[in-house]
Amino acid sequence: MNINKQQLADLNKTNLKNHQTHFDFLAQSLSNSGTDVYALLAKLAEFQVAIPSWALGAGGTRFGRFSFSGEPASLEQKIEDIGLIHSLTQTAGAISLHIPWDVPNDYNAIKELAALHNIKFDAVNSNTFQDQKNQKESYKYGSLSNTSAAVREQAIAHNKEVVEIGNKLGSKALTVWLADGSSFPGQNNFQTALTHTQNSLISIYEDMPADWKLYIEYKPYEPNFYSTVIQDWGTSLMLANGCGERAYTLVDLGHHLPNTNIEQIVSILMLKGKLGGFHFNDSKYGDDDLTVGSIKPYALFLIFNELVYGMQNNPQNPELGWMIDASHNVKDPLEDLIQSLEAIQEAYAKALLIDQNALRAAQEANDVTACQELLQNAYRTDVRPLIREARLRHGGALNPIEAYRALEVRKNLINERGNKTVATGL
Ligand code: RM4
Ligand code: MN
Ligand code: MN
Repeated sequence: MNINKQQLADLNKTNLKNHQTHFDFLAQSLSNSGTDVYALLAKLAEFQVAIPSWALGAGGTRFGRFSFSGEPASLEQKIEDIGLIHSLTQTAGAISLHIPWDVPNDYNAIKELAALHNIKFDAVNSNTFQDQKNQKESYKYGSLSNTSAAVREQAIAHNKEVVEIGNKLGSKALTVWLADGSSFPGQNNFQTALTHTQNSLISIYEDMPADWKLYIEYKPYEPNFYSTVIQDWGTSLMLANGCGERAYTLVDLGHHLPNTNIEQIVSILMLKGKLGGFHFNDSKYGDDDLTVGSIKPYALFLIFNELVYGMQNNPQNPELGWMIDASHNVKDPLEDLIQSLEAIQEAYAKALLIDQNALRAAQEANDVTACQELLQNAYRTDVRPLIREARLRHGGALNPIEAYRALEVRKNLINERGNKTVATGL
């Protein structure tokens, strides 16, 4: 299924008048306080977030997985799904491939298909947290950190192959997330495990093309329950520094212990020029997979405040690789992703509204009340008319979820693909 601009223009007509009223009001009041509304709209339109190839089908937990009808059964169909989200939101202009779940058969055809939908190939992800069929060595006790040199070599070779695959598609970064760790005290020698990991990463890093970046992701626990080799940003940064200039830390919002001050982590990494990738999701307890903004939208806004500050003030930090990293257990994956994109745009727009100069002055004067007022005034602004206007100007839907339902996208996908397809992934 494809959605064309005319279909969306027709659907938008119903909401257009109302939208115009809201947008005019907001644009006027923002201009009155000195905001360049058109620069803001351009920034919102530029902001593109990658969709991971594994997130287009139903996700599951270790207790069960409830399939979603019409799931994409091939990489081609996954790209088509992202194309649908991108037509509606104009924000999902990239795909992040997980290997070996999504190895292209025909590279040129895949590249053409992606180009047709205006989709770029973002970072590629390796997978050494599962054993694959016919694999010689097992990752049961870790991969890049394994006590066995043969296992480490196999995991290194896999990462190098992922880079080769990504390189053929135009990707420029490799994301490494390791499940390595231990479930019981005494199981691992922490120092040996970290040393092996560093050496393995160096070997992967040194083999990458000169214009590639390495993103090193961290996670405090799960699937291992006692220790994880790359448990936090400090460990990730240490490993990145051990590899070299083009190795960076990747922050995944769901990979923190409760109440961690993620905005501070983001800020310090950008100061050091070492924040490379970013995975969006939300969580309440120990999960790392809920719809962005569904639980803690204010925390997301505070994180965006630091991201925006860093993007404006830290030329030493590279452009970030943005990706949604959530799993869709009960909602239609496409609707869920659309909701996440909306939440991301909203937090970004609100952060862009913060008067940075006034905030600096209030901070310098230790005017704590004013600092809070400045942040919360921005946060309390309803920026949705801005996001809608940015979408409208690029041929997207004023209300993507409404359009998705009006166009009966899921029903069409089921008609095309059937009820029983299962997407690769977790
Ligand atoms: C991990 C991590 C990785 C993601 C896998 C599927 O928890 O967040 O980024 O690719 O899950
Ligand atoms: Mn992640
Ligand atoms: Mn995760």
